[in-house]
Amino acid sequence: MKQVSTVCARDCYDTCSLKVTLGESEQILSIKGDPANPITQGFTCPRGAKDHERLYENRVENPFIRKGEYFEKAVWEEGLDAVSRKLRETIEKYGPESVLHLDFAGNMGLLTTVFPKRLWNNIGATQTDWALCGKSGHDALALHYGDGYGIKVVEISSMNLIVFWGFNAAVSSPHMWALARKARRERGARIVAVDLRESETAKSADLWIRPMPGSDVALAYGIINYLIRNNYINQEFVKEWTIGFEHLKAEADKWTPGRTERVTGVAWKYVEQLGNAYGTLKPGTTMIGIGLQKCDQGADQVRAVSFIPTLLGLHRGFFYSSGSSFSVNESFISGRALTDKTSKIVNQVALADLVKDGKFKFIYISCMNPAMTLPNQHAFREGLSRRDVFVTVHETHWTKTAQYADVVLPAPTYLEKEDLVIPWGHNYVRYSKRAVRPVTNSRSEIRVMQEIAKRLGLTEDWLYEDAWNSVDLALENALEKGNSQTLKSGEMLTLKTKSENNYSTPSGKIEFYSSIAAEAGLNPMPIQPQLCIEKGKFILLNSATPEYTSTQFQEVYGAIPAVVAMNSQDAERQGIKEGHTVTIANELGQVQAKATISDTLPERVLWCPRQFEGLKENSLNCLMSSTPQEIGNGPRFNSTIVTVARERPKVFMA
Ligand SMILES: Nc1nc2c(c(=O)[nH]1)N[C@H]1C(S)=C(S)[C@@H](COP(=O)(O)OP(=O)(O)OC[C@H]3O[C@@H](n4cnc5c(=O)[nH]c(N)nc54)[C@H](O)[C@@H]3O)O[C@H]1N2
Ligand SMILES: Nc1nc2c(c(=O)[nH]1)N[C@H]1C(S)=C(S)[C@@H](COP(=O)(O)OP(=O)(O)OC[C@H]3O[C@@H](n4cnc5c(=O)[nH]c(N)nc54)[C@H](O)[C@@H]3O)O[C@H]1N2
Ligand code: SF4
Ligand SMILES: [Mo]
Repeated sequence: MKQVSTVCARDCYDTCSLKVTLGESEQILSIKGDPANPITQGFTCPRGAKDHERLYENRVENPFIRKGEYFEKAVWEEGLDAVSRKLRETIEKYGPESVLHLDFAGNMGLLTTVFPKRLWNNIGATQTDWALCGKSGHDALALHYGDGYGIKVVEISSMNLIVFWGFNAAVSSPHMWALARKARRERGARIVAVDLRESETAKSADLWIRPMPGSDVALAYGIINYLIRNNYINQEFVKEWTIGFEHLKAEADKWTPGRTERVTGVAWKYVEQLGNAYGTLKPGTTMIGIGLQKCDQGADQVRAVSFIPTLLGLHRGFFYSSGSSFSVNESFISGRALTDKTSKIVNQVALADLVKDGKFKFIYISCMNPAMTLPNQHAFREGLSRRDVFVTVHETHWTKTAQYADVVLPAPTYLEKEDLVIPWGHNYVRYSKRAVRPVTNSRSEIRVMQEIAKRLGLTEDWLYEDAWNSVDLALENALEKGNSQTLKSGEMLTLKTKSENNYSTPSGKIEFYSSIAAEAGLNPMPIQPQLCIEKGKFILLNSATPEYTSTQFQEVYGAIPAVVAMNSQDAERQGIKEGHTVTIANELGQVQAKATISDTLPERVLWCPRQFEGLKENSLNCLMSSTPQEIGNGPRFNSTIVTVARERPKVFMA
């Protein structure tokens, strides 16, 4: 038996170090978490543990070229020739801006996702701002702190209070969740969940606070009001490290117990409980979920919540994402630093209408399944289906997006290639060794990009450079010690992190009243909007589930269940019973799903797993708005207003 050490490349808080055990004929026997990584702690999630099953299911085995309604198997030369010919034609006829490179974090490896951008940067193709996930939250924190990084997640285990706010860590970050439980077990830490529904995290928390959807800014101000009135504010810290406290106090003063209760629906006694926990259980941390910022006022919610630990005298006493704390210079790897050509950047959330309107004539998709995961699916799929748009998909598996392609090219999974994954949760890095020989006729992202570059007649050396040279350059100031050679020898290294009291705001301090926001014409401080869900309408929440990473793992666990959960009172009023097929609808589309009755949700709030395909081939995301948020251009998935009604069985008249 042989063991290979690699790293899970999925878009996940935890970026696990993995130990892959191989049998006699090099087949994978098991994938286990590596105990050497203090975050991974020797275990994986239900996905990581089954990745080897996914290796053999539903794979794109060969290049395929569309012939009318069908795909025809092709050899690599044909596939690459077809793609390159069309790419060259498109650039000549419509210019490089009409070429869209559409990618995301299906695999976060530098060699898979970053180095291949060299081609697109070289030709000046349009690219996206990657705003589909957490960008609004990042930009929100940057307004007040310069960057959005917070605590190091290993520190969770030494906390006495851990507040998960809009963060279902028990599902979305099983390893941070394990650290929190360890702190509770070993030092009696209290775990609090602030969530709109009784999530898995809320179920196991010591205190669960449930604001009404859209009211987290008010809740945060209410808590701040309580902290101020009860002298929990660290005045010295506020004086030395912050500006704008008087503005914040003036706003918080307005959030009296009565007003806070009215807007949030949270009884003041719970505000007091959380306020006292914040004031007395130290050290503490506030774990801000990406889920908190996927709504109309998402960025403002993140801003307001982040103020709480700051007022207690903590430098960056929250966690949102660690990415901005590292100094990995990816622009060397992506080639951005090597070219004068500019690429047009379009908003990823608002892409559907651009594609529908034929703004792009050639779309190259990699590491993303946008025909399931982008909002406003009707428009997006209509765009992909246009006859004047040529779509190439480089994929490991047959996805919904691949079905819209003109050419599909097979890619190796992370188990079939070497790479280096930079985490965005913690700062432990490890070389990803290839665990098995490719099981399909795949070619890596780098090889494919170089073959296309060759066919286009591009001659710049940096397109064909050994990718590890660029990784070395990018890591020059990034690691606490060692380099890519040390990593390749199998050692686990740590990334340097910026100091906790480094605030790159105009004043060099924490700005409660953000001067950057004021200058940009945005609200200098977070604002609680008026809330109103019209009678007869519902708000639809959707979040991650344990078996799937976005749309991946349907090969292992079956289709993402098309289910919608609703409160028993709502169900009764609507005449809906467990298992009924219901139609969820709004002005953008409609989706059919099975109802499940659950009092984990308050009235007027529905929940479903994110990104499913409905029972009648309409994806959940056809209901989602593609209007980006004002701050950071992020999505609004959790502000989706819908109606829900039972699908009446058809009655046939004789
Ligand atoms: N309704 C709704 N929609 C959402 C969200 C939501 O909350 N609600 N959340 C949004 C968020 S946060 C995110 S991050 C996005 C995720 O959106 P996507 O990134 O589109 O999600 P995935 O389904 O993980 O798609 C990644 C694809 O990459 C492929 N892949 C994996 N490894 C490799 C590789 O090594 N090479 C290549 N070429 N391909 C590979 C996988 O097979 C998969 O098809 O979805 C967004 N969409
Ligand atoms: N198992 C699994 N893990 C994953 C992923 C996956 O697909 N599957 N995806 C990864 C990715 S790409 C991402 S972005 C992260 C997302 O991970 P999280 O940030 O945990 O996001 P969600 O899964 O959307 O869960 C958010 C929780 O917040 C609640 N919530 C939603 N809106 C609000 C609000 O306005 N206020 C409050 N207080 N609560 C709210 C929801 O009810 C839900 O329980 O997870 C990562 N981890
Ligand atoms: S998906 Fe996340 S939790 Fe699961 S193995 Fe990968 S990194 Fe670890
Ligand atoms: Mo995400």
